[in-house]
Amino acid sequence: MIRRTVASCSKARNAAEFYHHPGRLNYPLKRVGERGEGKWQEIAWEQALDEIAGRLKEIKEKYGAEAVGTSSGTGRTFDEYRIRFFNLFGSPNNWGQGHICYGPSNMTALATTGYSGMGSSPTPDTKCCLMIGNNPEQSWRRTWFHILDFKKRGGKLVVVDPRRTRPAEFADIWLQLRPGTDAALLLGMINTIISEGLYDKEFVEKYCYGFDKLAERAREYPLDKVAGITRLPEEDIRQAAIMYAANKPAVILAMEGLEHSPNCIEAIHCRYILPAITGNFNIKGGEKLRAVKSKLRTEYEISLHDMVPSEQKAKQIGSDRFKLEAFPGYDLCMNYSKAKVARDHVCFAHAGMCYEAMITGQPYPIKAVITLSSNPLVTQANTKKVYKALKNLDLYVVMDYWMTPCAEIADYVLPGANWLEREDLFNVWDAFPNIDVGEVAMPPRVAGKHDRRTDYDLWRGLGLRLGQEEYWPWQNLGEALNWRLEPLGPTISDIITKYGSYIKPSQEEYGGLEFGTPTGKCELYSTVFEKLGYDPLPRFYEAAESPVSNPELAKEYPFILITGGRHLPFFHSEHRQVDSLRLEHPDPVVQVNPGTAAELGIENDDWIWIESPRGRVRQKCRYFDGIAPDVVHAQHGWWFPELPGEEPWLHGVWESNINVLTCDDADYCNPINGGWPLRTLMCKIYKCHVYEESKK
Ligand SMILES: Nc1nc2c(c(=O)[nH]1)N[C@H]1C(S)=C(S)[C@@H](COP(=O)(O)OP(=O)(O)OC[C@H]3O[C@@H](n4cnc5c(=O)[nH]c(N)nc54)[C@H](O)[C@@H]3O)O[C@H]1N2
Ligand SMILES: Nc1nc2c(c(=O)[nH]1)N[C@H]1C(S)=C(S)[C@@H](COP(=O)(O)OP(=O)(O)OC[C@H]3O[C@@H](n4cnc5c(=O)[nH]c(N)nc54)[C@H](O)[C@@H]3O)O[C@H]1N2
Ligand SMILES: [Mo]
Repeated sequence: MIRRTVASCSKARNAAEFYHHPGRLNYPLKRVGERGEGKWQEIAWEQALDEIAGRLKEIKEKYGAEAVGTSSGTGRTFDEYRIRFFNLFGSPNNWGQGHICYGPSNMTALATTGYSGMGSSPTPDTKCCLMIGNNPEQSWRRTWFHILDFKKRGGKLVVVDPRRTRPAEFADIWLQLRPGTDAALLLGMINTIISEGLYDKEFVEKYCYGFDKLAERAREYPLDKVAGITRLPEEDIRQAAIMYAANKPAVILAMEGLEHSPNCIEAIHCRYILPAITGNFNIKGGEKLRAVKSKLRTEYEISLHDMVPSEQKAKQIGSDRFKLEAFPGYDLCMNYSKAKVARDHVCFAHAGMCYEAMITGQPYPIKAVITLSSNPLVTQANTKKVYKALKNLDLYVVMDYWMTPCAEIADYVLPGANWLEREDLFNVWDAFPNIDVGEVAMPPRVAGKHDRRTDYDLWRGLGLRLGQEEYWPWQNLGEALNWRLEPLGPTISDIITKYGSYIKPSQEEYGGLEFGTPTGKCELYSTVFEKLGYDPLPRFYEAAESPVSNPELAKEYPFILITGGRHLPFFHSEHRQVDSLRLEHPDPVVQVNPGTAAELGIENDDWIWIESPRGRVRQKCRYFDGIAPDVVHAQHGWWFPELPGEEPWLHGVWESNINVLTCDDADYCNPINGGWPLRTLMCKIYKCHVYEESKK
């Protein structure tokens, strides 16, 4: 399976091209001209670390530790060391993508079951797989192979997606719903399962809390009403509910279609209610709750969340309004959690509100930011706001492999060592209990003449200069990872030499059904949400920006915009400078229904403008009849490394980057966790006429 994945991954095949690329950053850079002018001086790491630490100290003394923040991304670096540094420094302001990537699922699972990060690929015993808003054919190749094998065995597949993805083509039932209405759909399915007596009464009685209240809430979602909201035929919804409930064991795979919706936590709550009321938890072939983890020391132990004084925790931006994924929810859930291994990217400041604080100074100023392993000018919602915010800082530091648009407006740019150049310990087990790998260790494969360093070196280097000496006993990343491995036995080099880089988790115990929640049960009615001041039961509501909630706006912006469906070979904003990968996919592509496009005089492959109330960018129109006439799907992550870096170019960050159109203002966000909508906004589209004329 692993071999099949690697063979199909062009990024692995082209790793050398990445490594040797002339655009890679090799030495620390210090800005010498105006910010964004593109004038740099190479300096030594020691100078960079001394100067940055000195500035951070000044800012902390003047404005408080909370005036220093960090923007994080998704799962590539060793974020536990970032968090350790910030917790010891005393700032709760680490923000990033956790609010919309894994965080909502992790925290909803943690709150309602006491376990986190459940993922459930079908196994040979699985009879039904319900996929909601995910597309592993592009996003998780290994899972996709599991699904193909599952289909070959005759498994029943239900796919919920507004686009006809490859999984949808294989599905027994494809539900092409209106974007952003999953919570209504799932409540309708729950209602069907309960009212038609298809639920597992014994499991519900023994292990679930709040069934009657859930049943009452679900009754508010009869199928005729749900059909109206979702634009799905009533009978299809009913059949999907029956298929899921009647084919046990069943698993659910759900991701960004839910997490990028403003109604996300409620929809995800439903997603965990479904396996609970059908008794699909911890049965062979069903959904696994992780009961015993590997002995590896966890990210949680490294993060030192308990070192942040409570008055500093209370200052975490956005945590008084959006509590679930910030310290209030995190600390509450961890108190009850059985697993206590929640991945750390679930305790965050609110990104949109942090960028506002940089601009307005409210609720207090943020003056310095370290962007590491993230590229917020491309990946965060509302690029114009992010730009204005970052330009307003006293100190901006970026650590990356490349001169990204963010790096171009920084004061210091630090060169990162990538996976070929550093030790690695990949603990998939922590996140996905029933994926078939354990700990994978890797040595640094190459050493060059440049001075690229690991992210760990940055955090430790700053820590040593800022009074954290006793907490950084490990000289380098390798030593730090070996400390994590200690209880397991082998070191990284042992794993590589004795086990061929791969070691199965030492313990794999399943079967317990003790839920780590305040009631000790799986909470259909969430007492955690209730304690935090939110509705304890799931409900559907319209997005702040949708044709239903805002018909006036719909007159000017008649299309529903969904963004960021994954596309190979890219990973978010990465890899566009690697020629062989870029040649596979040279231009940004927006999918439009052919009927709609024809009506607007747009031909296949025309460049078109996509415009929302916040701005416009252009992408290449691709006819796609697997999308509704009023839904448009634009790719995310686009910038053009080949364009000049200095302002106003910033490598074309304003050209095709769909986050120029998106919005993370608090009133648009999910009320429980603050997740921002990336898939339910409104737009108009029209042809780029100038381009069209010059073509003639
Ligand atoms: N509109 C829209 N926006 C989206 C999405 C969407 O679907 N639609 N998806 C969202 C989601 S789910 C996510 S997770 C985010 C991702 O958001 P980000 O994580 O910000 O995404 P990347 O563009 O991959 O940025 C990572 C940067 O870090 C660098 N990098 C990679 N590895 C390392 C490392 O180990 N160390 C260091 N120092 N640098 C490294 C890369 O070169 C790159 O510049 O995007 C979100 N943004
Ligand atoms: N190649 C590649 N792989 C990646 C990444 C990458 O950038 N590139 N990013 C990684 C990351 S960080 C993440 S988070 C995962 C995401 O992984 P997935 O969630 O599997 O992938 P996406 O394609 O982002 O979203 C899945 C589907 O959601 C659908 N969708 C849009 N709106 C809605 C809606 O309202 N409801 C429903 N039900 N579906 C909707 C889209 O049409 C899309 O097909 O991928 C990971 N894998
Ligand atoms: Mo993500």
